Amino acid sequence: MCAQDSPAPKDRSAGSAPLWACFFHTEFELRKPKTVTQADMKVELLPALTDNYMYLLIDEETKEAAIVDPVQPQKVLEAAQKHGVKLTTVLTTHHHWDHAGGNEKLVKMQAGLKVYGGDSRVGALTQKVSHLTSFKVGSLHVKCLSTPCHTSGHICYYVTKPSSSEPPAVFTGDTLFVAGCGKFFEGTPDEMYRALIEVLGRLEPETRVYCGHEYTINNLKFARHVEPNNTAVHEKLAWAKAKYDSGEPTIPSTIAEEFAYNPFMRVREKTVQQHARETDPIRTMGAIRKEKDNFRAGRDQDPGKSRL
Ligand SMILES: N[C@@H](CCC(=O)N[C@@H](CS)C(=O)NCC(=O)O)C(=O)O
Ligand SMILES: [Zn+2]
Ligand SMILES: [Zn+2]
Repeated sequence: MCAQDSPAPKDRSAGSAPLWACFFHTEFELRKPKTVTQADMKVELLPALTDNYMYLLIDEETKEAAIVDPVQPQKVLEAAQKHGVKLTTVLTTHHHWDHAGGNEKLVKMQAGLKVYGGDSRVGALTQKVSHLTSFKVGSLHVKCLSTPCHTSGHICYYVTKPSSSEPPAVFTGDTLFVAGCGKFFEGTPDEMYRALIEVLGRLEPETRVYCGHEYTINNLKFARHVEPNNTAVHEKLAWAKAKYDSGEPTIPSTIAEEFAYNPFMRVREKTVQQHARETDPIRTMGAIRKEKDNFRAGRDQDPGKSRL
């Protein structure tokens, strides 16, 4: 879902589901929304398209809200209304249509929105940001983290509530997925190494990771192929299959968890390097990304337990 030249998708969230939706695994039938509530900030996960996520980020103190990657604007406005919040801000991770393709329509539907992004290819952009640009959404602090590689202007958004004891959140778009990372469309292995290990990897271990897609099961099947003896991978895969079977998101994870099972965060580990037949973490990053580009996961042989 990243073809840069693909047309902006129609906003299919309005109205009832078409017939075909009954036969496929889509957001209409099986992908449930979920709200993660902390005392100070609330994150509503909004499934979009086939496997994307939009995130409504709510400041509980002021009832101001931001939306991350609003590809289906109607759905976003309905969620904001349901929560009784004022949507003021759009946080765009990168310019691909499955993330930024709803921006133009959303700003037409709701005037006055500030649209943040790190790339002039982002639709309806009003605030061009770069590494460590900071701003507020209500009382929440947002810090932009530049993570070029999937695209050259990719931004992750790190959100904290000052003087709160609760964990921060980071919205990672197509840079870091649960147990995986984005394809290197506009960057190099050393850029992804910097993004995953030196930028995101240095956030507090308990930081919650909200990524752009529900790719967890396929990613963990690749992780199992890379590290067959990693028990954290096997445990997370069993958990993710159970979640998927009940239509629930596998998001969020944490930075600490990612270091336990994500092969792209584990390129300094001997096991991952040996699999890649490399001894250098950046060369390992390049090798396993290339392998993942051609990896076909296939179904597991436990049909009684899961369809996956
Ligand atoms: N393999 C993807 C195909 C879609 C794709 O290329 N997705 C982009 C993001 S829009 C990506 O970077 N995927 C990472 C990956 O396939 O490991 C899938 O599981 O559906
Ligand atoms: Zn994407
Ligand atoms: Zn993308």
